[in-house]
Amino acid sequence: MYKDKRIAVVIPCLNEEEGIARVLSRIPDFVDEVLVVDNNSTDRTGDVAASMGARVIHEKVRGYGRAYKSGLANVNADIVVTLDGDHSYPVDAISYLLEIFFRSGVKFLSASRFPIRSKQSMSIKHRLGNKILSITMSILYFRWVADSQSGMWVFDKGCLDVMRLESDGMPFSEEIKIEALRRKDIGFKEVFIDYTNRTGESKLEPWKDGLGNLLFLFQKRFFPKAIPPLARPSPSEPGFPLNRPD
Ligand SMILES: Nc1nc2c(ncn2[C@@H]2O[C@H](COP(=O)(O)OP(=O)(O)OP(=O)(O)O)[C@@H](O)[C@H]2O)c(=O)[nH]1
Ligand SMILES: [Mg+2]
Repeated sequence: MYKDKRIAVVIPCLNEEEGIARVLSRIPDFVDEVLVVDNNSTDRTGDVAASMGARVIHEKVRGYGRAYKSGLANVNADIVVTLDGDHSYPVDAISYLLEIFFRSGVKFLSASRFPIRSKQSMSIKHRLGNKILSITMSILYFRWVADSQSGMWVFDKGCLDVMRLESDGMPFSEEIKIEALRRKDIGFKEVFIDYTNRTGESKLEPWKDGLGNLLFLFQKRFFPKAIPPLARPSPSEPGFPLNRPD
């Protein structure tokens, strides 16, 4: 518990057996539940996470957004904190982010990696791609966003009752921010954090994911799909995380 709120940490993982051990070893004591979503890893990610006390959710269908949807559907907490399983985001900053979150008055806080301090933690190509995506998102959605691709967020679980999250892939990261910043009842703020070299191999496919994320920004802006909020799935929708038997 932190300030009388139940805190959950959700971590999507695809082959992160080394990184997840480092992340889990640093989770603060006030965190009530840690959900590691094992996205059909071929290494020992799930076993490592379970042996370190995390609740492991198995999501067989690969995809960053898909993994998050499965994890978020299983959260039993007031506040959700997210990060990657590669130990690139600062686990030690969780209490700092929660403190800012509670004082900020917004229901969605995103941790921005820019201006990046440790230059080797992100290649020039990734930095450039991120800039293009963040500027495009800022223009399309009339709101300055420094790091549209950050994977570390703190948000009120109630946000999931209203957010309409379409993407099952990498665009999920920008999409959840769009859903937050467009809704006055949620509110969006960014705060700087330090980012470091990831442990293990990158799962990002820079050109495919970069282009996919760019196209998604336009598709969502001009041709949004009518889908139910994550926390209230339509019973008729097969395959939706909440409707699937375990
Ligand atoms: N790309 C990708 N990541 C997944 C998937 N499922 C789970 N993940 C996890 O989502 C997180 C983000 O993926 P990363 O490969 O770290 O992508 P990134 O942080 O944009 O890029 P890096 O700079 O390489 O860390 C990691 O913890 C992955 O293990 C998937 O299908 N695709
Ligand atoms: Mg990463």
